[in-house]
Amino acid sequence: MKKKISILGVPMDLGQMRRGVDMGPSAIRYAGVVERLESLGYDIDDQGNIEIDQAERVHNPDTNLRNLKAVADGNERLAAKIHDIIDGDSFPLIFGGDHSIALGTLAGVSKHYNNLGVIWYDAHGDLNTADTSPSGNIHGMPLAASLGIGHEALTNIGGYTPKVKPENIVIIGARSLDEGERVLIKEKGIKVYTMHEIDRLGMTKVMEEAMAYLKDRQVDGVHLSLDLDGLDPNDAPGVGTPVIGGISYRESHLAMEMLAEAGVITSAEFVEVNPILDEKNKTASVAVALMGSLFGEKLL
Ligand code: B3U
Ligand code: MN
Ligand code: MN
Repeated sequence: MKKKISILGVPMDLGQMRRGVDMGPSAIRYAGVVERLESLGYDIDDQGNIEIDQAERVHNPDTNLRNLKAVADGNERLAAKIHDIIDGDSFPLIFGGDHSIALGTLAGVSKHYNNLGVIWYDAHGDLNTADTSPSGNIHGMPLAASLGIGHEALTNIGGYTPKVKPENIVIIGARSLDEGERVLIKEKGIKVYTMHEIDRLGMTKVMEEAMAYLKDRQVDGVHLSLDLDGLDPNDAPGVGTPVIGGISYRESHLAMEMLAEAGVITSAEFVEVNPILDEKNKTASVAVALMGSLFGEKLL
């Protein structure tokens, strides 16, 4: 991995309906991320937060996508910032904000690779479109949009589409999928490790398989998009849509350590930390601990 890490906060809460996730970047910084990564020998360039518009007061009657323009505009700005980070030979580390920010992260990152792989660590598939979404919340759609499926304002962030091929995606931790998402997963042959596979195989095997799968796809970079709701709500309570029966803190640590050992991750985002719903900043602290492992922290 590169020795320089550039941090960008994205105070976005318009991709869903529970306020407070816009404070995720502050909570993660408060939990000591800069010091933690510096202690591992990295040069940390914290670029602060990008600007996100206010919620749209007048709902656009042409679409059921909530806050479409503000979400799309914020993601365009995010994508542009990421270009500068990668051009500067630094590792982009992005803090959400809700998961709609993956639209901008992937738009920025994918341009720099010929065959990007994505690990989507999440309780959800985030594979909805305006037609299949039960909620109209854009944070349930970024993976579909990055495949080029959905509203043009979302699929075309950064001025191109698609960002990622279906066969280059591995979803880990899924336990809440909508009907349209199931159809898409089958139709596109997306690799998914649900909680069933994690229970059955164990996290070690899941990560070994996931990394071998991406290697077979001959990816030239791997983006980690880690939604804190992929973890069990006992370990990560500060998220907007908790789903019981999730990945434990320990399993998640192991997963991050295995990614660090393999040295495969080339960009990462940690999303959906909502300090208003949290217990004494526990979820942000968990996020920071996982980042420590992802960047090579070891006990001995
Ligand atoms: N699949 C549901 C719920 C959801 C998606 N992502 C989160 N929740 N965090 C939806 O609204 O699309
Ligand atoms: Mn998500
Ligand atoms: Mn989720």
